[in-house]
Amino acid sequence: MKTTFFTLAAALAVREVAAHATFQDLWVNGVDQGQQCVRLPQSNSPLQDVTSNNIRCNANIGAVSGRCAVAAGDTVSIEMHQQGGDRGCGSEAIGGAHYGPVHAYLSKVSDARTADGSSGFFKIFANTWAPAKNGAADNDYWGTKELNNCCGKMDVTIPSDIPAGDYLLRAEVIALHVASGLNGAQFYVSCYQITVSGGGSASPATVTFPGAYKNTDPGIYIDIHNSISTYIDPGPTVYAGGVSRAPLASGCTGYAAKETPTKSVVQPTIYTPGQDVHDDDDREDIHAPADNAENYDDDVQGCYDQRWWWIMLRGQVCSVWRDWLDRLHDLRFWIYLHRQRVLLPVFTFLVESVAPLGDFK
Ligand SMILES: [Cu+2]
Repeated sequence: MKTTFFTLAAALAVREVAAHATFQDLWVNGVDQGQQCVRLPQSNSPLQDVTSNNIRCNANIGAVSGRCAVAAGDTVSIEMHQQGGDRGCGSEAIGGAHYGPVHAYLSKVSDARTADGSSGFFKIFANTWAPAKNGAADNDYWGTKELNNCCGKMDVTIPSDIPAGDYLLRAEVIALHVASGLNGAQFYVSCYQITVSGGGSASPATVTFPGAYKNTDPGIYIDIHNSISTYIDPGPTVYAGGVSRAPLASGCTGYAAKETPTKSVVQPTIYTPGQDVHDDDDREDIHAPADNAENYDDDVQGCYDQRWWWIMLRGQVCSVWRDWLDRLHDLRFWIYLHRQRVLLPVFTFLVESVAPLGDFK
């Protein structure tokens, strides 16, 4: 029983522990553009509905007046981090075993500052999957693992033959850690506003968002906790002038390997609800006798930000007993448990369950 529980809890912890993230900076040929041309989402939470217009450029995006100047044929680097305003390399760009492909799309628009994303997109970049031949696909190579190896940065080539003018550059990660459930795949999307100079007269075939993806696409509705023999990248094939490649087994390449930020961030924090999520001890919530709904939301989110040992415990709470959070917030619940003499045995049980997780160090 204990083994079953442990296995379940560990599996859930590993699978559900989320560390949401946001594409939030851009580089052009290794020159830092910071956040001046990104439509920054106000939350690092994922999209999960491929039929919503939000799949274009994310939900609750902040308007930005900047357009980054790019020449056709240039290399831009998209940059992702878990926390808004963070450009550090100390934590993974997208943690919590959020494995999946990294994509970039372009859409030709008349004015990138006002375009609503309803125009056609063509895929210019895909860094998807490669087998490591080591069991579950979690152990394989994924685009997001390369992002993590490269402090959140990845080079994307702007095709040299596309017409000059404004474009939306749509950067995307599809995290597949819970994609074995329908609508479980998590889409992390930001649109950058760019103005392309030079170029040619190519007119790549386009798709629209929503429409490009179905929730049943084999690359979206997929169990990566089992081994896979192939990965079928969702959406259109990459335009001939773009780049489709497998993730590196280790390290980084191109500009992404050497870029050091020179620009500070525009926004220190893009979380919306609550404050306490950012302190490392989230426990003030549990001890606070009068907690509120905002902190509840925050704690659900907080499940996604903590250190691994806390994540393990918290991940169980998030995944298995999510609605119990209300009770955990109520001091009377803890007093009740204490009076029933179950607190100590439960604590002992949890410690014993977590002890074998020494592997995770
Ligand atoms: Cu997440």
